Amino acid sequence: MHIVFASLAFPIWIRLTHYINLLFIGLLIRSGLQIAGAHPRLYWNDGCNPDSAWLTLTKKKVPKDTLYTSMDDEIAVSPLLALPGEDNLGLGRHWHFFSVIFWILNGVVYVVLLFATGEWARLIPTSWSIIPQAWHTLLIYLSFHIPPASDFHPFDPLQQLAYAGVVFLLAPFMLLTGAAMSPAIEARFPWYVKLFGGKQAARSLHFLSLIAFVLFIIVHTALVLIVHFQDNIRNIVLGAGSSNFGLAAAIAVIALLIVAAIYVWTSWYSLRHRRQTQHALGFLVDPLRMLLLHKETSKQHYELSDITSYFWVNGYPPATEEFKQLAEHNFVDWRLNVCGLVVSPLCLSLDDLRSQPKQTQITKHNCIQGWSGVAEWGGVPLREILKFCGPLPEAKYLVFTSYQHGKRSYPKAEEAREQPFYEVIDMELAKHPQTILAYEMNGKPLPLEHGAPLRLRVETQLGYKMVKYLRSIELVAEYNHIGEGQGGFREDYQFYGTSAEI
Ligand SMILES: Nc1nc2c(c(=O)[nH]1)N[C@H]1C(S)=C(S)[C@@H](COP(=O)(O)O)O[C@H]1N2
Ligand SMILES: [Mo]
Repeated sequence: MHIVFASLAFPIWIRLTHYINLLFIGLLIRSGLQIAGAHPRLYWNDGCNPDSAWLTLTKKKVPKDTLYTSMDDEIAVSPLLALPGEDNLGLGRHWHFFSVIFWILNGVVYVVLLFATGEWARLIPTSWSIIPQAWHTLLIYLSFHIPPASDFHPFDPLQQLAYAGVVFLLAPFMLLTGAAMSPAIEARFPWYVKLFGGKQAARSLHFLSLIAFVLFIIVHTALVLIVHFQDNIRNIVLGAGSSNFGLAAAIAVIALLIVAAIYVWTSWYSLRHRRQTQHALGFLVDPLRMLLLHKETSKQHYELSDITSYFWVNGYPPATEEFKQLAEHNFVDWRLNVCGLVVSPLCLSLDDLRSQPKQTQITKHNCIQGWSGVAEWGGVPLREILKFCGPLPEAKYLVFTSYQHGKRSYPKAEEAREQPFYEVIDMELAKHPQTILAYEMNGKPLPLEHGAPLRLRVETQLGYKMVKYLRSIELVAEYNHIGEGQGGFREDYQFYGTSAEI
């Protein structure tokens, strides 16, 4: 059946949502490239052994004989490509999550109106005959000919199939694979990640979808410019094929210049005002993330056979004399101080911790940069420690401070060289069932590079929250007086988000 429309003109809402979509797709692609640069390797397995990558987007080689961290592996991306550009994973992510909110809202408005107005019938094929028709159209294009104007209703069959595929398959697939990379979703619904073949498969598919989107945009734009160009511009801008081409072209050029100016401005502003950008974008993203994901608890119970033989390291062991001494004596003199807003401050040795009820869990670690790894962690549930110290009612946050200093974690932050690495979590996360202080990894004492003698595990969060080389836990009512006041070392100097569910 062929539905005949009174007019082939595009209504104003289609033209507007198309324009808004263009703006946000660009922001998403640019910030996505920024994120990809943070771990420029793609895998089909969650162990992320660099030798097993199916695509490597960096010339850097991972040395086999010296310690090399995933931050050493990060590549800076030109601001011409990435948003904001250079070495700004934290801000790239803020832009990505900010933009996706508007992209989804715009998409929902578009799809609702599509069905409310009957416009869907021009986009969604209603007969299988579309496939041979589209094939026929493809052959016409491949022979460098252009189908007659009568083939367009307003789309030719190949175009209709491609558009329907992008709107109803590719775009939702982007969102589904994106969600499958969130550590909170992976922790709460491990089956969901399995649907895609694991975290790294989801990440690879997300990346391939990006490539598909970019190819679509190139071909789509090229054909709009080549095939019945004047009609297209009139249709896209003014909605009607009979209207004034000069006016339509002028509006199109101005509209595209506005988008280009926004792309330039977002990079320029973000690179110059990094703290403001972190706060302004976080203002919208943080509450949503907290609302949707913060309360989810980890339900991970991977098998021993899921443990990955490779596990990247992020952050070098502390280089201070004090720590070297502790390590040399097998940490017998090491103590964990639990202090701040507590009834009884604690000073715990490793033996004290080992005499507590032990919990082991096999979980997937997700670094913000993109790699993952599965390991078994053994240690004391944090809620046991909280029972002992007795938090005062005003205690809202826990500050985990490390023996390690900034230069060992993030050599680029000159101003943070002497700053101890620390991260803040709230009481809610502290009481999650899989939040533990781990002294074992895969059945052995925690190796030096992975945080000996004790590290935090908060299994719904990204890796940067899980402080290694623990020195103390302080319970506080507020954290804005600590460091730069953003809730952690990575938040202070790398502009990461204050909570890390995505
Ligand atoms: N003290 C300290 N803890 C730290 C870091 C660090 O640099 N210093 N890096 C964090 C980050 S970004 C990640 S992904 C994990 C990495 O843990 P791993 O080195 O055991 O793989 O540790 C986190 N804890
Ligand atoms: Mo990380």
